[in-house]
Amino acid sequence: MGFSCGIIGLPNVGKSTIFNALTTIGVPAEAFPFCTIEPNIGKVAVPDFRLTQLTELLKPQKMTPTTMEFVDIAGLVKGASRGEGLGNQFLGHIRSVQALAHIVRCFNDANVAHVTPEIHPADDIETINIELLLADMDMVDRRLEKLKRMAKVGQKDAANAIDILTVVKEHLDRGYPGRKLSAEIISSPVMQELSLLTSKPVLYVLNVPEDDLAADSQYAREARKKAELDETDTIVLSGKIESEIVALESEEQSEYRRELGLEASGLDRLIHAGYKLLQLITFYTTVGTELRAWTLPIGTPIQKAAGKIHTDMERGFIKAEVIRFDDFIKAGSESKVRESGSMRLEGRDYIVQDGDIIRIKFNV
Ligand SMILES: Nc1nc2c(ncn2[C@@H]2O[C@H](COP(=O)(O)OP(=O)(O)OP(=O)(O)O)[C@@H](O)[C@H]2O)c(=O)[nH]1
Ligand SMILES: [Mg+2]
Repeated sequence: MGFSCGIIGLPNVGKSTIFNALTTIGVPAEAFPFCTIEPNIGKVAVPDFRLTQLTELLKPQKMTPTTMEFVDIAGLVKGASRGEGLGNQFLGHIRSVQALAHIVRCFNDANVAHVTPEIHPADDIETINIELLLADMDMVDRRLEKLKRMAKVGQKDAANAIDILTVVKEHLDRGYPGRKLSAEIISSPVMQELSLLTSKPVLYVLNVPEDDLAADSQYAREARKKAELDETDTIVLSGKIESEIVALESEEQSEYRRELGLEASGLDRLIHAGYKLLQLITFYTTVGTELRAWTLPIGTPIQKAAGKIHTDMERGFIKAEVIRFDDFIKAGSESKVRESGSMRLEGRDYIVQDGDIIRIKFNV
């Protein structure tokens, strides 16, 4: 399974601008709606302070960060679920990602048309949310019909799926997103297979102008209020500034940020938020001269994690030596960790924790 975060929102809100700043790929981001048609996919290195610290300590010849994917998707408009704008196939692109960064336009610019005469972030957010909801309702209806046909010809396992989807249908009909359903329903096979758009974890990204980085404008306040109502996390950044910053040399980048009073890169915050939405953690390996970071879904047992490094390691797994990141930094070297007794031996069922430094022992 890939770990990808889709960038969604109305047309002309800055999706491709933010995608370009994140990935430095350079896709068209112009002031006309529906500039993006085919989804753009970009891999992004996950900024990682632990990897930086480990690199300083270990001085490896090679250091490999972990990555995640961002997908820049075409703008959605009211009626998309019925085929308006670029319509249904774009909802399909959203279906294939695991989490959503919903870009909300909080800037005014007469040269960049908005889909409605005025910008109303709360309504704009709702327009997208309703389209996603309508698409899900349609999908659940169609699946229910199919299941009912199957039940009629005696397929017994259809009954359970019908019960689950009936609950889901009522929930969506009341206007609630799939992500608010119980964990039990969300993890049921029929729901996993459907992969509802409103079940995906989401984050609102407020794209603010350069003179409102504190997100204090009426637009930004309205968007934040809506986020509170929706119980959705937000991130504030300026797509325009971020794209200007990435075009600079790295020393100039931090200087410019300081001038603007920006502590951390908006892009780094977005990547971390995406990583968190996807419920991922990072573990590390030091093999030979390479220090490497790996991505793992929360709750993965170590034998399975070993399979990410090499299938032989999963198959022939014997045990693993595990060091906590803090213990490693405190001790200052692997040999000192060993001396201090804070290196642990773990069996196949150990659940890997964020920041673990791991060495797998295995039979070939
Ligand atoms: N003033 C201002 N303009 C911006 C900002 N972000 C993006 N734009 C401009 O808005 C226009 C549209 O930006 P895009 O990034 O192409 O928007 P999009 O959401 O990808 O649009 P579609 O692909 O058409 O859905 C471009 O002219 C950008 O330069 C911003 O923060 N401030
Ligand atoms: Mg675009």
